[in-house]
Amino acid sequence: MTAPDSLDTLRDTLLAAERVVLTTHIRPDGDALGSEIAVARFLRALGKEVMILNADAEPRVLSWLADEQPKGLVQVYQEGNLKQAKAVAEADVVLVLDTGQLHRVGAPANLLKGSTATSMLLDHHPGPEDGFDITCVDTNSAATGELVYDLIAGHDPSLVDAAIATALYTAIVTDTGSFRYSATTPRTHRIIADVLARGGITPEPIHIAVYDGRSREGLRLLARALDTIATHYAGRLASMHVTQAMLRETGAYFDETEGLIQYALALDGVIAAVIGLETPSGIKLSFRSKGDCPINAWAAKFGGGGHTNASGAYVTGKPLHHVMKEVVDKAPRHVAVVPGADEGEASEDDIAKLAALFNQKP
Ligand SMILES: [Mn+2]
Repeated sequence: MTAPDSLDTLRDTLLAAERVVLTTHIRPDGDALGSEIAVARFLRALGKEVMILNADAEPRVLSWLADEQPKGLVQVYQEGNLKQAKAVAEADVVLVLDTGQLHRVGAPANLLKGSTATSMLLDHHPGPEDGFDITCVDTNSAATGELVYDLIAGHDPSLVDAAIATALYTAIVTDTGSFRYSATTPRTHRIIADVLARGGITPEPIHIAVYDGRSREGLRLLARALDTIATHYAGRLASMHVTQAMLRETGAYFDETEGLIQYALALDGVIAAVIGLETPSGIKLSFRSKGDCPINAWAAKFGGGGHTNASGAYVTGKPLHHVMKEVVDKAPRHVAVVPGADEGEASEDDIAKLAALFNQKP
């Protein structure tokens, strides 16, 4: 892998550009969308032409954030849309945020591949692809939003207005699990303090918008999903799942599965949790852990990856119960086996729950 470029190099290139296209990963989350919007508003304030072009629309819990933006700033890629193709063709810079893997950009990546623009990456995930002209990755940042703050504040902190502050707060609060994940640092809180002060905003409306907008269908799904929680390895690992039938029967949207895994992780004694979400084309896996319990290598066994405490993977061609059994069987040793403990210590209760889980028809 080539040496990473500095944020200064990335900023100088952005400042020299006149037309910029921003993009991020499929199914953009709060950090992805918030980071894009903050960069876009910053560049617009400097008189540049900016378009955000994403493979997918934002999840419904973030529609308020997209709706607050000037018309046309946030666009969902459409095959054959000339305006979008023109924006990419004429762009001086294409900046990818919050993912270092071009295949995770989705459909817009095809436009980018044919573009002569300088391609840049600003991200906090490990292991970016080699293909970017400028790669700025800091895995010590809890969110891409922290890097975007440095990008903007390093040029002119007075440009952090209410709109940019709202976008950055959303990016950072969502990626840190409301400032609780282990990646959260004093720097995270200093950035948030400055963002609140400069933007003249308060946290509560953002928390309400992001976390207190659940539907009855979503709560019904939560109840069903809680019932699937099983523990393994003497209660150190919790697994849960959501089937297509559960979505159908509760009427919940797929994006209402977001955050369900936290309930499995919230169980006393659990150090790692995994959720399997059945989609029409495969099984989406999310892995989470508490403290010093890396789970990204575990996710990598299933073709995924991510951070030490939060990773994901996507498995195709196998039914849900099959995938879940494999995931539990391949749990890392620090989850499956406690040093010095008897390896065969799964309780009767664990075995019964495991059996119930695996006998369930997907
Ligand atoms: Mn992120």
